[in-house]
Amino acid sequence: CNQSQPHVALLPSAGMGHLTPFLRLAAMLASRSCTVTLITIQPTISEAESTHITSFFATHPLSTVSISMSILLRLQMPPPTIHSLFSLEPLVAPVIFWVLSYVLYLHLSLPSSLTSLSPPVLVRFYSLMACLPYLSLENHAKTGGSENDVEIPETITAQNNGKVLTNLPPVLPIGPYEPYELKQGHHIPWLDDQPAESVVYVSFGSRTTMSKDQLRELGNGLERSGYRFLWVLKASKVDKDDKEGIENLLGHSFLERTKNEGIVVKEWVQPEEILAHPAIGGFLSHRGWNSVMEAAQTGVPILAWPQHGDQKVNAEVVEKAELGIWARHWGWGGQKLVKGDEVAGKIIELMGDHILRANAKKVGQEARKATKVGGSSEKVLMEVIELLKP
Ligand code: BUP
Repeated sequence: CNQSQPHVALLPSAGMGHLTPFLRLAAMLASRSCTVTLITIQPTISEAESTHITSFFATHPLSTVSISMSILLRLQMPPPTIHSLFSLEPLVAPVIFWVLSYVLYLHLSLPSSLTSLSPPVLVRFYSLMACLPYLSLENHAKTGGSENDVEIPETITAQNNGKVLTNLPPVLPIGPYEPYELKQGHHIPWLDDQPAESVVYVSFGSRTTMSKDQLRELGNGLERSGYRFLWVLKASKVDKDDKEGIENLLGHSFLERTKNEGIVVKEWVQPEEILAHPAIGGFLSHRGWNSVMEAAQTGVPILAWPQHGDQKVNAEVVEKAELGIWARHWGWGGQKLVKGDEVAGKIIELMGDHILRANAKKVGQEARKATKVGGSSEKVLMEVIELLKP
């Protein structure tokens, strides 16, 4: 490796929701003259992770370190490289932290988003921590606490305007990430035959599943809405366990009735291909942060149905950015059965809202501008690379 280039080690937490942005970032850094080492934990939780890692390395010449879970921290890499990586003291704690989060995820099914939160959540938490020392106990006693209410700044810039700690590390926002070249995923020619902006894309990310009843109500809602749909169905948290067929899950008659209007797939799809397709007019989603960024980048309006973790905060960001609407009263974590007619109503609202569509397009233009040369994201990324240079 070239000694004048920064060497960046990336350690994604478990799950496609974490691997995807790390692979994108790895490709972006590698194409900007950085040496990148990707640390992966074996075995992966899902098949999707494993095929993406293999396929990524076939097209991107990065170095890799695999941490085998069977013998904790057995590393598969030439010893000098491992040594140089792990002699960097700050790396050890995150490695242990990540391995623990992986074990928790694998054995207790705790969301690994415990250790990997989306930027809106991190910025809010960071802002709160920065303000804490200035919340005086004296004030609390005088005012009964009201003067101590903290307005969490919405943006990173605003964070520097208030009374906050000055010696915190800088927050360097990069994004949306560029998609990377990967021939992985199901191609959907059906989309080419649909009219412009007529199709609702339905996907709840890589690890959100719903009860069979909820899936059927969702199907019912899509059908009643009268809009066309492309539904990426997941019936199990981990793809290796997702064995039940679409017909069993949704019923033969539903598939028969909707065969001209909709398509339901269980394969891994390429979101870039779908969201950027002119036939797509809206996105019904759980609001994982990657999905938010993909919709923002392509300017597709969102109907947010957050399910767990950081997704409510993400949904709020979507709403405030006028990129989408949020069905707030639909509950959380699948506790409430949302009926088909409610789903249909919100889809009609999403697809018929021309102001929202125009706003989403503006967000898309801004997002794409940010990643071009001279754009805000590209500038920060180059700053980060400069900072990391040895
Ligand atoms: Br399903 C599916 N193809 O078929 P999120 C998802 N994805 O590329 P999550 C595909 O996985 P966390 C498919 O486009 C997004 O980039 C999708 O990440 C992609 O949600 C990623 O949106 C999913 O952040 O992760 O999976 O719930 O809980 O970490 O947010």
